[in-house]
Amino acid sequence: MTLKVTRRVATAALVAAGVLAQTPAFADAHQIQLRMSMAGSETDQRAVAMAEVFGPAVAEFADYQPSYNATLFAQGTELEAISRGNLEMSITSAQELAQFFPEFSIFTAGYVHQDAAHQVAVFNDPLMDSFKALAEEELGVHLLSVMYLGRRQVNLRQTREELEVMTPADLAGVNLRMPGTDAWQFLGSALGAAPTPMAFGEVYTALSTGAVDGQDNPLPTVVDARFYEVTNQIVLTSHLVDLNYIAISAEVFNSMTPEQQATVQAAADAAAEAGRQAQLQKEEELVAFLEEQGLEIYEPNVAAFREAVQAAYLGSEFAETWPEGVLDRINALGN
Ligand code: KDO
Repeated sequence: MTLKVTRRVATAALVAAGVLAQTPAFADAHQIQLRMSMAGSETDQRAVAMAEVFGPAVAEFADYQPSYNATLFAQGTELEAISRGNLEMSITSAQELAQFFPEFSIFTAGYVHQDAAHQVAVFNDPLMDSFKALAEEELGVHLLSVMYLGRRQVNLRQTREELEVMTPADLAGVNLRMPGTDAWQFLGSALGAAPTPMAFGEVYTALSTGAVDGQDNPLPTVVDARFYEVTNQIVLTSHLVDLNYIAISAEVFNSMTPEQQATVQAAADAAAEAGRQAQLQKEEELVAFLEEQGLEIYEPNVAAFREAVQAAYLGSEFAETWPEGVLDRINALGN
């Protein structure tokens, strides 16, 4: 106690004398705190890119503090936490934004985004301006950049011998875990399955006990979360080229100097690009790894899935919320 008081008094005296002002320890206290909460693990490629590229790039003025596995905030509660000023950053999804703004569901629809490059083109196109403005003005969330999660595939406990999935009809009655928002549940039903909402952190146990028949995620996530240990097949439906947004509190971002804002923007873009390349490479490589683990990996009738999923969305209440002409503009940005 005595030591602490003595130190504090000494520090105050040095600061008053202008001696400590230039030291890193003193500068730290004035850093902008950027707590980031995500449901993924620290070995997830988006997390790695943020830690290795984003954090160091902003370190001069901001302290990037990531937390993983939904330990700081439960999956799906991060946007509200940012909005209330309890969190500065998150790697969020269009599905989570659609909870607040239904029009974001256009980015959650199956077979709309074609690949990673298409996601970037869409995010940077003026068609995104009204969506970004909504998040900023109504929720206090500034969307910095788009991250690539990968092509979501259907991953089941059953062996291919027990259940071969070629068309949506083959998924009838299959209890498929989907993340817990309406947009995700709708995608599960559009695929022909019986969707069950569940947080990401509970999926491994649910698969191992048989509480669910399967889950959907890109191959890098299947490996990162070790779902391959408790499943037997992967059906390459590629039903959603999935994305995330690097989100930051608008209040915090707007309080930065223009130079700091430019650095944060460039850091987010660089991290998104690094994560994208790493994730794309993993998607390529991991088929062999998963087959070595004994999983059967095969292509179903993708045209049948695409047709069923697109028809389900176009006839849905979600499509009624999509701003006029935006789907055509998204399609025009693809191949
Ligand atoms: C998931 O819960 O299946 C999901 O893939 C949804 C994504 O939007 C993303 O949040 C992701 O989980 C987590 O980051 C864990 O990888």
